[in-house]
Amino acid sequence: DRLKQKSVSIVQNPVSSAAVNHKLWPEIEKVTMEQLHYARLGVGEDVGVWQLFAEDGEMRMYRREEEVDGLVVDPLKACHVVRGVTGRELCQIFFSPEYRSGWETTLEDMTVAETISNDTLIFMQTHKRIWPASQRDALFWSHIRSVPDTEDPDASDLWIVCNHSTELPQYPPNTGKCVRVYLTVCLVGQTFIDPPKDSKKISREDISCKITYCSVVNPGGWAPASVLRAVYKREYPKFLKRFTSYCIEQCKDKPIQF
Ligand code: 16C
Repeated sequence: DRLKQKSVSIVQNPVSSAAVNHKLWPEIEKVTMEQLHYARLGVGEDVGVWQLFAEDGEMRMYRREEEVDGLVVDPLKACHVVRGVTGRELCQIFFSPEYRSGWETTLEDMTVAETISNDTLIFMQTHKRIWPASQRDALFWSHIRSVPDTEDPDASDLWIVCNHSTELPQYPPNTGKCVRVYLTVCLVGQTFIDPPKDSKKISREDISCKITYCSVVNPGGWAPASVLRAVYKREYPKFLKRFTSYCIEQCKDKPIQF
């Protein structure tokens, strides 16, 4: 009986990623779980004080003014509710390279630098230049997974994508025209179904997804604080609105993926 129980618990908590043998795996596991925890803290429970800077319908965006070595690194936290899509669908679109140019408005170029596994990729991106600063690029691993909702075990699984800067000898920083930025970003989606799962067939009208997006970007080199904060204030709401409407559009005629 004890053996049986043990095997059940293994089945329920599989370390299913094929990335587990990669040298980055301990970091990917640690940062992803930390980001999930951080995203799930309400803006009231979190350390430090969050300042609301943008609001639109159910979207709320908060920031904290922070500087490291004279560079603006303001952490951002945003919450939103998106109707007609699941957390899995939102996270899959945020993660997958084939959709990126459809929603990422600051992008100039994107390459998959390394495929670690089907749920873990390394991206090399160059972003649009903001005058008068130098152009920026970013090299980061990106990992997608589902996790049981420990706060509500009856609810459907949470989905998370975590992006975090990394290094690769093939892509050294600050060698060409770009300055490398350093980022830690996560998107968490929690699906709600109404009416309860066991009744008639669930349609897109019955589902909504609560999302949390957290981001910290270190600009990596000089950029005027006033310009940076102005870009921030304009670009983050633009991104979240564009990304969520893009997801609704992509999913509307497809079967629901829970
Ligand atoms: O999370 C987002 N996107 C993911 C997939 O691309 C991924 C990438 C994050 C990139 C982080 C920003 C890189 C520098 C951007 C340069 C700004 C270009 C603005 C162009 C305006 C014409 O996680 C969504 C990311 C949404 C980004 C909003 C803008 C953030 C500005 C942060 C300032 C960075 C320093 C720039 C110094 C000049």
